[in-house]
Amino acid sequence: MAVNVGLIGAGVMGTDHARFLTTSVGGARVAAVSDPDTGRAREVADGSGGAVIDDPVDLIGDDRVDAVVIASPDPTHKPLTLACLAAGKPVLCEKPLATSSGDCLEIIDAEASTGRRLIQIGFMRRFDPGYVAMKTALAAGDLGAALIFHCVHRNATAASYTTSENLIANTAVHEFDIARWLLDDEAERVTVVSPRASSLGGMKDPQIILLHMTAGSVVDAEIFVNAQYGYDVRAELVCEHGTVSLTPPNDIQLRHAAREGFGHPEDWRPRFAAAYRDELQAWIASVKGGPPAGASAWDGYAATAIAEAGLASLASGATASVDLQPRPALYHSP
Ligand code: ISE
Repeated sequence: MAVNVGLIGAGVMGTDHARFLTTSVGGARVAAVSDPDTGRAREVADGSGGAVIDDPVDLIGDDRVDAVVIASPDPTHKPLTLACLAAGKPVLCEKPLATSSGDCLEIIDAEASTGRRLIQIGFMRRFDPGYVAMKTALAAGDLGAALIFHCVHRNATAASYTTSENLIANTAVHEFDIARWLLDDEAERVTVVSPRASSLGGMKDPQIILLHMTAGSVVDAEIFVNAQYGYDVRAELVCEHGTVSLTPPNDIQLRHAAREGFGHPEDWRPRFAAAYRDELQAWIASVKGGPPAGASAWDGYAATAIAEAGLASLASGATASVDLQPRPALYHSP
């Protein structure tokens, strides 16, 4: 039996998730779509034969919906996730889980009181073949201890909603999650360094974010949301006996007009297409009774707590500490 997915948000990410669920994820169908723009909800729903339900809370409670994908704006994530928990329905919520660590903790309490993991967060990089191979290389042990994790995250142009602050809370949050996951460690301190700002975009861009991890490694992340030339995500992990890096994830290298090179996509969707597909497939498997997959609500909380410390550092110019609450038993296993 296919899982009937209710999709909230028919924007860039919602449309992409619907496409994967309809074309390349097995065992699922988009049964209903909700978006304040009814026209675009209808367009996405028509692609899969689903219904349009105007109110997202009605969609969550609807009997035709078994599980929910939340791809609406960040401030809606908390109330909609709580509504999914109240209805006892599994939910894949796009990052961030909520806009403050206090709100994340409220969600964690609500999930813990159901006694089961119903929430997966859309930190899709955990499913990217490159990052998975990096983690496998580190776990093999030959590289020794991780010392430095260099990250670069560049967008061609910033989304209209991007500010100096949500460059940390919405964009760098991917680096926060992937660093915790790769290093199997937590961040204890965050320092944001703002170089001279690009004249494009009117915000503090780029930023360099340093995370001091509890086991002693340091993560440096360059976040540049108006890099102009394309979407580019890089990473190199420096260890005691060698390094492991992502290689450019392109199929071809072109030589033309006295130049040689490879292209960059305009945004993250082509770069992380395999990751988005595999993330959804793993979620559907967990909805069908398999073990929880991907990032948990706890991971969502930890990433938002790092972002909050980053915002404090951005405002003060000083290093800020990350004070995580004790991890509830529900989140002790992966
Ligand atoms: C967007 O929301 C994403 O999740 C992308 O992966 C990221 O590169 C972009 O900066 C965010 O705005």
